[in-house]
Formats: sequence, C-alpha cells, structure tokens
Amino acid sequence: MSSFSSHQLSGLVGQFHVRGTVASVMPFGSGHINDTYRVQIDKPGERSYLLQRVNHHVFSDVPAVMENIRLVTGHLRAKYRANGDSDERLLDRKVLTLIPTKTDQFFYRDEQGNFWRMFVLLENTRSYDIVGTPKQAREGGRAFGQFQRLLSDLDAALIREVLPDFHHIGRRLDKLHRAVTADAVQRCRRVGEELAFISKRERRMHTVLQLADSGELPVRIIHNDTKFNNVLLDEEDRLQCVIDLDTVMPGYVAYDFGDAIRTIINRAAEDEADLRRIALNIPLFEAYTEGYFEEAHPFLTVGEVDSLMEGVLLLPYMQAVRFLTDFLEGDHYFKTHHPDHNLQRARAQLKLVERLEAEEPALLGIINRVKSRYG
Ligand code: NDG
Repeated sequence: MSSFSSHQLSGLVGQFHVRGTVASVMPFGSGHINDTYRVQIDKPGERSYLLQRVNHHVFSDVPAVMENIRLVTGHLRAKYRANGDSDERLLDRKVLTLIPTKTDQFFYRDEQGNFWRMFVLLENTRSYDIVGTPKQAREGGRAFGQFQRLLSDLDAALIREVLPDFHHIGRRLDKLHRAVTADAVQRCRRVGEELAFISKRERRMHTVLQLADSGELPVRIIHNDTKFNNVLLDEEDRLQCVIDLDTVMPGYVAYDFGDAIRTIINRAAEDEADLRRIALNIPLFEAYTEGYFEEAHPFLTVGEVDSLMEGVLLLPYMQAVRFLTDFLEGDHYFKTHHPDHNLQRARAQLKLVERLEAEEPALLGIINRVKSRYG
C-alpha cells in the first residue's frame, strides 16, 4: 500500500461530508486492488467510515465505476424500500452508503491524480477469508442470490463495462500467452508445469462462453468479485451487506457462483503455500448452494442452472491464469507480499481445480438435489 501520512489522510477525510473530527485513520482489510482505511470519529457513538483510494491503474475510468455503484446501490435501496424496509438506518446496513464530498461528488481527486471515496462503515460486522461453518456459507449464498435477484430488473445496458471482458476466459488466456512470449522478467522457465496444466484444460474452460454464444445464458448484472470476504455478516453470522461493488457489470451467473465457491469450498487460503492443505469442504458447498437457490430460484433459467458447475471449475482456473500472467509480467496488477506471491497463488488455485475435478460428480449431485426442491 502506498503510504500517506496521517496528516494527508485526515485532510482527505475533510473533503467529505463527515460529522465530527477525526480520531484516527488506520489501514483496513485484505483487498488486492484498492487501499482502504478505517476512519474513526472523535465522538462516542458517532459512526465510522471507510476511506478508499481506488486503484486507477486497474480502473481507468473511475467516474464510470462510481456511476455504476451509485446506480446499483440506488436500485437496491429502492427494492428494499418497496419490500417494506422503511428504517433508513437499517437500510444503511443492507446496502453500501456512499458519503458525498463537500462539493457533492461521489469521489475526490487529489493533486496527484488519486481518486478517493468514502463509505459508511458497518459496525459490528465481520468478513471471513476462510469460511468456518455451513451457516456462514448459506448466508453467503443468500447474499449473492439476493443481490442478483434484486438487480435482475435493472437494465443491464445502464451499467458500464468498466473492465471489458473481465471474465472472458479466451481473452485471459490470450494475455497469458502474450506474457509467455514476452517473458518480460525471465520467469517463464519456472512455470512449465503450470502452463501444461492450463493448456490441457483450455477447451473445456470455454464451455460457459459457448453456452452464452448459443443463446442459452441470459446476460445479467452480476457482482463479479464474489469472494466470501465481500459478504458482511453480523455477530450471529446473519447476512448484512454485499460489499466491493467496483466490478458489478453484465455477465453470467455461473461466474458469480464459481467465484464464490472458489473461496467457500477451499479449506485453505487463496494463496496457501502448502498444496497438501488445499482440500474441499463439501458441506459448505452444499450450504452455499442451498442459500443461493433460496434467493435465486425465481429467476434462474434451466440453462443457467446447468452452467453452475462449469463456473465452479472455470473461476479458480481463470484466477490461476490471472495470477500467473501477473507473475510473468512482473507483478503489476495484484498487490503482492513477497516476490513469488503470484506464483504461489496460481499454484494454489490450480490445485483447487484438480480437487474440484475429482469431486465433480458429487458436486453436480448436490446442485441437482437442491434444484429439484424447486420443481
Ligand atoms: C481482486 C480482483 C478479483 C479477484 C480477486 C482475487 C479485480 C478488480 O482479487 O477479480 O478474483 O482474490 O481484479 N479484483 O479482488
């Protein structure tokens, strides 16, 4: 994370409509892209905030990102209100709340060209990098199922594709192949095994795109970054809010399902160095699937249900392709904490693909069982 002095950070907070004076601004969370700080206000009982520097190397059009977030949070709030939620303070816990700047913008641009934004911080909530219990997994499934359902009547044409082809496996593989050819930092000789593993599976990993091309998958507004730590739960592990809306864009539900399962089913961390520890927790898969169908069954088509398992294999595969590409390009995209971090992440994700392939019949059986409850 680039460092900003507490004086600079307090100055930035002062650009936004916050109540009270700042007590502290501390780094917060474990994201790989943006820089996030927790802003504590110097008054007991006053709410806290999240100050974020949006990574404008990743998001080249930050105003478009912010416009998407404004549209999506506005739509979600209106839906909750229409469903009878009238208490605005409770709504603040269900939907991210942006704090405008003193000039009524949703971001502030500093002299160095950094983009800053501010959200209300949800007190007494938690997020988990690794899921512990079926209850947490079920709430995760409900979270993203509900998110997609409530957005299913928002016109996808209104949402800007801020990261074009974000989950297009063909483009991701092209980028990997270009990185291999360029071999900019001479790391190619270290990844032969990983490249062979990836190339062996290239064909199958195009299945979601093929289904989409043949018209079997509707384009929907999806979250596109459904890591479990993007769901906030309360102290009793009940769903509160879906966060990190930067990547909300048109796409296919299999992407969100697969990306969520990638973090939920893995007993180890996304970047686990000891590959023997990468093992599946199938009861958590079942619980997530149940929670997801509970919310999503009214809108899912038969084609979409049939695509979910493909998403489960595709998303860890695509993530490995992305980590490996970044490793070969010299680690410009994801924040890394040591020199081989992206390689370690890629290896962990490929091991996860292997484990998922071995359990495919069991996982499909669960999806079919849950689906059959809804006729
Ligand atoms: C970041 C990525 C997400 C990826 C995740 C891996 C962006 C904007 O890291 O795609 O799945 O942990 O690239 N976000 O959140």
